[in-house]
Amino acid sequence: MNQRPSILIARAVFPDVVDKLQQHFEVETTPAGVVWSPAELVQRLQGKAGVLTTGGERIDAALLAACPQLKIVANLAVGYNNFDLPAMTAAGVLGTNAPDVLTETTADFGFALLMATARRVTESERFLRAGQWKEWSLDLFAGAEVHGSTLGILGMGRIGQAIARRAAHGFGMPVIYHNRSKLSPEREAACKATYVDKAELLQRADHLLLVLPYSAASHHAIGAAELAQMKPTATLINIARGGIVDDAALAAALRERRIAAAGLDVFEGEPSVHPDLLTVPNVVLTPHIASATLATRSAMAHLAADNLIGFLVEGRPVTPLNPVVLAG
Ligand code: 8YV
Repeated sequence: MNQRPSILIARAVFPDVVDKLQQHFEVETTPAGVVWSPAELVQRLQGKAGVLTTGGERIDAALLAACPQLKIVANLAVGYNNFDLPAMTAAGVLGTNAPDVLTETTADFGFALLMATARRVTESERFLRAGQWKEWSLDLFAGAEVHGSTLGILGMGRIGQAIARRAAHGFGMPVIYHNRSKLSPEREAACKATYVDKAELLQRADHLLLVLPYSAASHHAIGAAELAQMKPTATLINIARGGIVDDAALAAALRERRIAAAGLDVFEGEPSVHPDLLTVPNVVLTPHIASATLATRSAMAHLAADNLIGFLVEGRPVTPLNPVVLAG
């Protein structure tokens, strides 16, 4: 009998996903709460043909050179900015991600964060819990209108479009967007969204939602200069990736009320959060939970597992990122 391939699950996942993988592989799991250092990750990858990663593990040329038996890295995330994909392709290592299964859930959260930020939900809750609510007044925590206001979306992939549909059809919001490429007229009609250039997006949006992938090109796509173009009444929501926003510049803009408020689910250098963001009141902060419902996280984990099984057992991964490797 052929020896079964060995794989590593680099971050704790649900038991049924481990069971599924154990039917095909020798599986090394990572205890809950443990995050391997890059050196430990390399050590644990020795002799492994595959690894399930969660987006926090950097897969680059140095790691690939140190792990010559590695054939596939299956990311439990739609974003894969932790992959140096050209280096993986050069090393003949397949990368897979976990798209689609999280689209609607993540769009729900984008809207939740927009609502919480515009309507000052967490700021007012902190006030109440601190026993500061002594009397009702007309302008107590008066926020920004959501329905009917203009929603700007930077990055118009699957999640951006799902947010646009919610905004246009559910909340009667005019939706403007900017993206590397303009959507087809059919897709624009489905989410009632209008393409504008980035400057117009910044200037017209009452609420600006970021849903673009992180890359060198999108690093600090929103910095001091971009914040200065936004309305002083505007809100900014980031559910994309840390590093797309210059967090220090944002904290300064929030403190000086150059924009009204922000809602952030992702941070530069997370899980660390820029200390200035922790002291400004007009920001809603959540710990990278946009896709976090049990059903969706389970579907993402199963898709990552199915990619490992599909590739290492059947030669057919479900969602390959560099399928050129399959031809090799
Ligand atoms: C993941 C995400 O849960 O899919 C992504 O790109 O940011 C989240 O949905 C997170 O990256 C952990 O893998």
